[in-house]
Amino acid sequence: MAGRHAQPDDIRDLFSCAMSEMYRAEVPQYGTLLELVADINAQTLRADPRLRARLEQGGEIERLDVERHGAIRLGTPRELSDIRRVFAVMGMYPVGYYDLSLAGVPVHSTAFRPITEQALSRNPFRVFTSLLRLDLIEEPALRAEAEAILAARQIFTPRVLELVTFSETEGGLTRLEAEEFVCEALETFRWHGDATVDLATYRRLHCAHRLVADIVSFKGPHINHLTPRTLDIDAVQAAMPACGIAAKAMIEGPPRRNCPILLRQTSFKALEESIGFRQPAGETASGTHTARFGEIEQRGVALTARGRKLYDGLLASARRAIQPGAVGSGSITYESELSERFRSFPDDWAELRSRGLAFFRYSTTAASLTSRRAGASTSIDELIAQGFLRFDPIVYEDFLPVSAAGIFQSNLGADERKSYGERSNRDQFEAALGEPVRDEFELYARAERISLEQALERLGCPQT
Ligand code: OOG
Ligand code: NI
Repeated sequence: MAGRHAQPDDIRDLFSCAMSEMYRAEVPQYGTLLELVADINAQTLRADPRLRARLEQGGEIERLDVERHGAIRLGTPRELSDIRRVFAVMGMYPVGYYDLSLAGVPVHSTAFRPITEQALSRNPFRVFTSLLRLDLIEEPALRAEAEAILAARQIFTPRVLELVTFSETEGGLTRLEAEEFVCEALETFRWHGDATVDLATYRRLHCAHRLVADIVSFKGPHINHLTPRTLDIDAVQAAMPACGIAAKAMIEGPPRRNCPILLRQTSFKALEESIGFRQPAGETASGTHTARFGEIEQRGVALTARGRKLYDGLLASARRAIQPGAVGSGSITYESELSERFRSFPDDWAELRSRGLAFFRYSTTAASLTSRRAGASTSIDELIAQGFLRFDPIVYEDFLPVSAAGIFQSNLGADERKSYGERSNRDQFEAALGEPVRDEFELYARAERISLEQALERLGCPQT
């Protein structure tokens, strides 16, 4: 009974607000960052009426202030399949497969996010979710030890799992249950200042990889960052030092452009946390751990497979020419190299569309209501030229593996670069997840196709 149930979109909205509140209380710098981003977004919109109009057209103004993503790292296949069920209650589904092992990070990942246009415009909250690859821990004894520690923990409250099962069998939760669900789900993402291991074990795990220690030593997969969306990442980056925030030197992703594509991101180290380690004799030893950080992102248009191929090629060529250091060594030359290489990537909406490089949302114009309609045989290009049809960029809702690797690495400190070679294992990931991940390109293509069909229908010239 749909009427009795809370909408998954509303539950996600409640959850993302609760998560933001919790993180703001735990990491004060996150609050500072939110204020800075809100200020710069407001300034940017005031200074650029065309940008404002474009965002209004796409329904993006309303979602801008609530828009953010988070990230967690899980330890076992069971945790991954359970988190999938938890996110499904909130209308969030796994999209895309990211193999980070190629970049020396022993995890593979997906992004849980809403997938329909309507759900995305309500609240696009996403969680980049990684699963530890124990098979990449070389030493068998340590691998077995990590596995045993992980097998003994339960990252969910019994009640949240009960509510998930209830939602699955009843087809939803009532408003009251939804509120309880949000409180219970939040517990999984909370920070724990006490490790579940002793200091010596922590150090051994840390030696294998810092990320292994971060995943294995704690009671749960603490949310490690929450990222607001800015409309001008260069401006926020420049303003950060004055707010006491030291950003990483280099912005990940494409260079600055007139027509933003995909995703640009930058992060900063937030906290060195003090941790209590449970020692074998029962006493507590204190130490530290760096896990949580801050990040901002600027989102641009989603690229088609052809556009993405061009992007990947140009990025790879720039990185071959100049290796950007994880802590920013050589970043200025890298940035100019990148801009130079991307000159061959069209920077004009019409050209991006006509060359099939990006996805657009079509709609009818005001003129189409008053003027004589075009005939049924009129092509889309003609309808655009005649001013009946308009097209606006569809925003990229996903992540970028090379950028994600850069974000991981900048927060691991130093230029920690291990290489695990080409040992991608998507099948293993999907088996753990319990279902295949969705294809991001299909989702964008579908959104574009639906918008076009609706617009043509309105113009009275449906095409086959
Ligand atoms: C996730 C890093 C990746 C992004 O925005 O690409 C990421 C992590 O450190 O767990 O958040
Ligand atoms: Ni992130």
